[in-house]
Amino acid sequence: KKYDFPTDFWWGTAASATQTEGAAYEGGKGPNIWDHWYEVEPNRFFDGVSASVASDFYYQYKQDIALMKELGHNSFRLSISWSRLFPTGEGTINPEAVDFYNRVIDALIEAGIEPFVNLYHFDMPLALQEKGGWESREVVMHYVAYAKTCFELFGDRVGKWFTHNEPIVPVEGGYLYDFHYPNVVDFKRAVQVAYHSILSSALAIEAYRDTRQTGKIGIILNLTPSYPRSQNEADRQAAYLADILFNRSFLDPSVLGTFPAELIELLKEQDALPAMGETDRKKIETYTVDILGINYYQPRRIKVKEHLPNPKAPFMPEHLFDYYEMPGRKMNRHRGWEIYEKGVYDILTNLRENYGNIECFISENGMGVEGEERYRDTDGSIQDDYRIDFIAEHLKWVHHALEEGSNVKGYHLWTFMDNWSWSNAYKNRYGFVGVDLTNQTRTVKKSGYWFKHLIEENGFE
Ligand code: BGP
Repeated sequence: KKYDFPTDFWWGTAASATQTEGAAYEGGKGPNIWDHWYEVEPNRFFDGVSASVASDFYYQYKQDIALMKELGHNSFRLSISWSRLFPTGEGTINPEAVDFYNRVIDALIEAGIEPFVNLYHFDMPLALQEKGGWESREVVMHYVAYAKTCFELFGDRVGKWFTHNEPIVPVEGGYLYDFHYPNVVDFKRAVQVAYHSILSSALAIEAYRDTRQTGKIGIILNLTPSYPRSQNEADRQAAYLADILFNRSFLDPSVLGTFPAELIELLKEQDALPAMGETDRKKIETYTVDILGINYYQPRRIKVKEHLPNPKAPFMPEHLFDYYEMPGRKMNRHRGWEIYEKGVYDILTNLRENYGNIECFISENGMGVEGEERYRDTDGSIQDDYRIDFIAEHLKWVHHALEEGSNVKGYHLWTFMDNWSWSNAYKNRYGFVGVDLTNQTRTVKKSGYWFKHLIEENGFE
């Protein structure tokens, strides 16, 4: 075999509560911002479809886990729905939620699939959003209490915890670029939200250490390597700033416990530096992650700003650089994302060289495709060779990084079965398993069997 992986490499998929569970108004769950946003602005959602049913995992988890087992997966990342466990985000626990997550975790373990559990995947309980969401220090403390409850309830069986998935996305979506609730566009408030997410992660890690449980805790970041258009000083400086704003802003505090000095300078210049108490700063410094999940979909192509922004316009990150399209780039046109497989190697190399070779894994990577039905063959399965190629090409670079000593421990595809997406509902399908939304039937795609074989061989040609 050409591409052999270490024994015990984690093979599996990732998913999130909102996107899979459904039962949004059942089982005692309280509303989160997605339920609320849909109620007030259904037309903001693709095809007007909400997440209320999603892929029905709440009811079909048993069969889904059995299928994961059949496909040979040894790990699966799920998220806990905060407002399912605490309907108002704080206070009284919902016993039906405890029961549900217990059943899911036990079923996974029984199937020989290690549960990786993430605490926050974009789903702020509505009652806490009304108290300011991540802008509020009080909400940070409610989050820490929620995290602590999860460790106490499930930590005897869960040994891989994650505080947040892509915490920069709620900052971008909710406070800068208007694609998540509460649709604010304000750099200073965005920075406050980012800072509180980082602080909440450190405080949750502290709470985890206090339990004396022996598992690992980390964070999942979407890293987007920033490539300058040219090696000119100006282009490189622009790419460097984009890297600081979109990657190092979360990566440095999570792994190193510090903020890049240039970031602090920039925030001061923009009068956007949040109040960082000495005690909180110390917590961030002390409680860094054991493990890093890397979500990788696309790179950032950056060039120097050609037209200076209106000096009176409120500051936005794009005042510091422009994007450009690399000629001849490979695209996933369904999602409008560039496909650049080597990016995953560049990320892993950067972690090895500059972040103490922290233990990490590819926690998301995947290919959303519209209209996959047209690839269905006569015996009923979707012939998604494009997905097989996509995974294989990325895995070749992961393998190359391993050969050079990267501490990468696994690969999770986004996602197990087709699910509801934040901005596109069911337009793009990502799963190893197709879902027929009319009757919630699952059918394994060609890639699902290909991956099964890869796991059996622990590698591929
Ligand atoms: C990541 C999220 C996932 C998932 C994925 C695919 O950013 O962590 O929740 O949705 O992207 O993106 P999309 O569904 O927007 O195509």
